[in-house]
Amino acid sequence: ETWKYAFEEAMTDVQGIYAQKFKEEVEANSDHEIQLFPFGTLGESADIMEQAQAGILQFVDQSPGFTGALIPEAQVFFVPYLLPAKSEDLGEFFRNSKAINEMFPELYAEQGLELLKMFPEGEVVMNTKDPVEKPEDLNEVKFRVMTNPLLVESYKAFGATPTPLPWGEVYGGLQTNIIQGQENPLFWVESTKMYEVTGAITLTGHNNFTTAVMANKDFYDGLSDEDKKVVQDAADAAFEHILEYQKGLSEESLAKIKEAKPEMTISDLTEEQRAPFKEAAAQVEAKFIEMTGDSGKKILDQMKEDLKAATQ
Ligand code: 6CS
Repeated sequence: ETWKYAFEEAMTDVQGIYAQKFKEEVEANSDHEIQLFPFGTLGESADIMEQAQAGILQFVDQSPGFTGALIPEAQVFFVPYLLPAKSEDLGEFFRNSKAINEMFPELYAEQGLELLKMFPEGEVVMNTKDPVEKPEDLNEVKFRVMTNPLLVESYKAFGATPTPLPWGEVYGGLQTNIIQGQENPLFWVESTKMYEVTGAITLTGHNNFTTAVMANKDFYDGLSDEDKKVVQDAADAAFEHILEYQKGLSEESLAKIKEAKPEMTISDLTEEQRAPFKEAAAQVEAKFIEMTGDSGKKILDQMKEDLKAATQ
């Protein structure tokens, strides 16, 4: 049988490397084949999610940044400064978190999705036309965010005018000055050539990009126990592979950006400069609870407990 797997990035980006490892493992351990569909082949993130829910696709990688309308609790990944900055801690957290591995799968299941894995893709940076060192620098900035209500709240709290857009409109939006900023990990700023249409990169340390891989639930439930194990093992192997792959990736990507565009302003904010952005986090967290109620609060509390355990 051939299974279809779509994701939001190119084959050589983080989601693509994960997908290729997953495919390799499934094909090595079963008679099934996996056909991969990178960004641009089946539409935007919202389109591939619809196709996965409809069972046209068996697997999909959709980041919580686009899942907020479907699963409001998935917006927890946009509470600023919640996730740890150190990659070892992040790995530990995603590997062992009860919120990630037990609570989120139940919420995805309600939407007809079997959550297989969540994993980090790298520290998110602000990538703007003009340098940003303080919230006031964002005052006149229409800042593109993924289509996620809590991310809108974050950038309001940071002082910008948030503009939710699907990925396909970002390069053109920057080029034509409809937007003046966006946020993403450095590998993505480099691979999608965002540096061509922006002038500054700011390291604020406010987040790490999280993504999620899932299967259509009816499809998954219909698999034999043996095939389910093949899928789970492949997801686990790809997880370890992608953490390894990301070691040094941000630094390499930044070096490539500097080489391609030496005049790019790179600001790694000091603790003092980060303080006003950190202060904004409390109001975003309060918004998250307001939007998601008891269910969101339970997830957030569990995540905080899991984070404590992972960073000890
Ligand atoms: O910002 C976005 O929309 C995109 N960012 C990444 C790192 N992956 C896919 C997503 O569409």
